[in-house]
Amino acid sequence: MAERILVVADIHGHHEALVSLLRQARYRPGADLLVLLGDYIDRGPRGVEVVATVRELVAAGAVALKGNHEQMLLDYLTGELEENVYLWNGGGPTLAGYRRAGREVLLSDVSWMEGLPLYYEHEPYVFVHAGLRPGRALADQSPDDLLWIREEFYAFPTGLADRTVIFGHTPTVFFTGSPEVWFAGDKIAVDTGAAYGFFLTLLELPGGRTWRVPTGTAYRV
Ligand SMILES: [Mn+2]
Repeated sequence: MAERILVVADIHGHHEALVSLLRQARYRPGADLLVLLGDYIDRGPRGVEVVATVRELVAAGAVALKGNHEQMLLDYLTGELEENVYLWNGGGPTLAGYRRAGREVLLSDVSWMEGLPLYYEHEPYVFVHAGLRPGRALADQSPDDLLWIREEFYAFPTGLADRTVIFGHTPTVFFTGSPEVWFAGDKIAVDTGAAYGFFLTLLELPGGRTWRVPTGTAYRV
């Protein structure tokens, strides 16, 4: 039986939507490969619960990448990122969630986030939060590009032969006008704007089937 790969990007605190999608797609740990592309926290309401669920999923075999929002929380806690910048980027609900959950949960989650990989290879796919700098080998990519790059990646050919790059970070509605998964030959964009009141989407590979849950307008930037 062909292996199914299931991908979810940019959950941003939408815990119920994540749980619903895994149920709808009948995710089977051990049989299916689940890859989560980062940005579990911030903007949306229940990031701490999303992290708890993602940690359980990883313990059962899923792959979870680091997103720029996990990096921002880490940088905020070490003082490298100013509080107002983190709050401007949607950190408020996450900090409130960790105040409720307590310091022990925060320290445990932060230590887990520090160890998250920035990309994951599973031929013919490369999974990454934001994208890659075109024309540069995977091993030579900078952490900042893997976590933050936007147009310089998605508007150009990747230069990686025989690979399809699966990425999140930039909601497709912002560059295609439509909150759908964007299939573009050498790359597939999976962030369908859950953080902006559009949808959280689960993508199945290699077939390209999708399931989605609307996230409403509860928290807009
Ligand atoms: Mn991001």
